[in-house]
This record gives sequence, structure tokens and C-alpha cells, in this order.
Amino acid sequence: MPSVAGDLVITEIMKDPSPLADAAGEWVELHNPTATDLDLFGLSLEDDGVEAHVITAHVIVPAGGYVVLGPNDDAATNGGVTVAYETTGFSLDDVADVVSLFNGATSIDRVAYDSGPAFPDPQGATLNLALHALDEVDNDLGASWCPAMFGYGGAGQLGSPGAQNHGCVSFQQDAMPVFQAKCAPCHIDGGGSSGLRLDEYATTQIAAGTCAGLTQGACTIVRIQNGTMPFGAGCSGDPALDAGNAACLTADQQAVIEDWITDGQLP
Ligand code: HEC
Ligand SMILES: [Ca+2]
Ligand SMILES: [Ca+2]
Ligand SMILES: [Ca+2]
Ligand SMILES: [Ca+2]
Repeated sequence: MPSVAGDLVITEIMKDPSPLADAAGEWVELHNPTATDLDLFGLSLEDDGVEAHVITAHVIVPAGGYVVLGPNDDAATNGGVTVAYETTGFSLDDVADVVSLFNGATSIDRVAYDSGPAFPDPQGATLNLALHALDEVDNDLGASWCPAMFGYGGAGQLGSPGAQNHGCVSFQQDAMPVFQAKCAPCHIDGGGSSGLRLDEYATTQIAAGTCAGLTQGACTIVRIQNGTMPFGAGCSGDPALDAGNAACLTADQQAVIEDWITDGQLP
């Protein structure tokens, strides 16, 4: 049984299925990041004091696996989801609500979402927790979530019920601006040192010459953190030590690149 915070992580929330009714198509996905199968029997799924549902069946979340709970376990009417257990009396407000999981008095995980500005506000798509944020602390932050992009179940809903999520950090929107700021001119605006163009996605997916087994994209953080890129700029790779050198990446900029890689190097 999950016994401490983080034994289970709330990874996906279908708060507003559309055009399906809430009572038909809502669901919550839980992930078990531990190395042990966990039984949900006796856990309580709650919001902040309005609704609570105590789980009365032996629902097993496999080690490293996922499970979906919702008010409707009929895949013919819930959008085609395999719901492992019906959570009667627990609904997900579209505007703002809390999903909280307790073992007795111990909180296992909790997510308090809004409908913006912090959290995304999709309809017919889930709140999808980014891969770089897959734990009970990071999922508190709205910025760790993005709308799901891929369909399931054949009813036009977007999400990945019961399966690993997709990432939320993309090359185009997130990583490329950092590269443009720090990797010019050698890899930007036609600069192709080492065959790597960091303002175009394509060459980031070629095998790196200097990082065995990695793409050039994944190699960027290795070369940044070992102090060899940006080339010749005198960076150590440790943002604290490099604070006085404007050529070097800040901790936040390094985090963006790391998150892009962990999230699957999305275009
Ligand atoms: C002043 C020019 C210059 C700048 C600025 C620069 N690089 Fe490079 N980069 C090079 C050169 C030259 C090479 C090839 C030699 C080497 O690997 O050390 C290279 C190679 C690389 C490689 C190795 C690719 C492979 O296939 O192994 C990566 C990754 C890389 N750079 C990332 C970056 C990143 C990320 C930045 C910005 C944070 C950056 N570089 C900034 C000149 C530069
Ligand atoms: Ca709802
Ligand atoms: Ca509720
Ligand atoms: Ca949490
Ligand atoms: Ca999922």
C-alpha cells in the first residue's frame, strides 16, 4: 500500500471531457514510480473537504505503471478508457478543483488545479503532466502541465489513459530561444559547427560525434555542463560559478534544455 508522499503521483486529469458529459468521461490517472506493486484498497480520493471516495476494491498499480480511476468504467460510454475502478461521489470541477489522495491522515499526492492562469484549461483533452515533472512535488505547479496532444479511445478525446504521458517542453518554443541566445554564431543563422544547427530541429536528431549513444540534441547539455560549450567562452558549466559571465547559461536556461531532453526532444 502506498504509505508516504510520492508513492503515487497524479499524472493526468480529464476534468472536462467534451462533448462527453462530465459524469461519463471524467477520469484521473495515477502513476506508481516505486519498484513495488501498490494496492489502492482503503485509500481516499478527496478534494478539499467537499467530496471524498474511499476505495473499496483491491486495485493494483504495477511498479512503474499507471491506473485510471473515474466515475464511469463503461468504455462504450466513457470515451474508450479502461477505468480500473469507479469513483462514485468524486467529480472534477472544470474551473478549479483539488485531487488529493490520502492513506489515512497521510497525504500521498495532491494537485490543486485552476483553469488558468497557472494550469492549462483544455476541453476534450486532459491535463498532461510533463515527463520532466513526474513527481508529487513538481505536479503542484501549473507550468508542469500541458494539454494532451494525442487521441485515445476513438471518441475524439485527447490523453494517454493508463500509459506514459508525452512531454511538454518543445524545441521550437522552449529550447531554441536559449540556443539562439547562447550558441551564436557557431550553431545559429547558418552556423553549423560540427554539423549542428541549433535554430533548426533536424540536425539536433543526428547522432553526436562527441557524446557516445546520444543525439546532438542530447549532447548539448553534456557539453554545456562539462564547460566545453559555448566554445571558448570560459564557462565552467556550473551556473553558480559562471554567474559573472554573460556568455554562460543560467541555471534556468540549463533547466529548459534538460527538460526538453527529458521530455523526449519534441520538435
Ligand atoms: C564559438 C563557436 C561556438 C559556440 C558559441 C558554440 N559552439 Fe558548439 N561547437 C563548436 C565547435 C567548433 C564544435 C566542434 C568541436 C567540438 O566538438 O568541440 C562544436 C560542437 C558542439 C557539439 C558537439 C556535436 C557532436 O556531434 O558531438 C555540441 C553538442 C555543441 N557544440 C553544442 C553547443 C551549444 C549547446 C552551444 C551553446 C550553448 C554551443 N555549442 C556554442 C563551436 C561553438
Ligand atoms: Ca468536470
Ligand atoms: Ca471535486
Ligand atoms: Ca502534488
Ligand atoms: Ca497518461
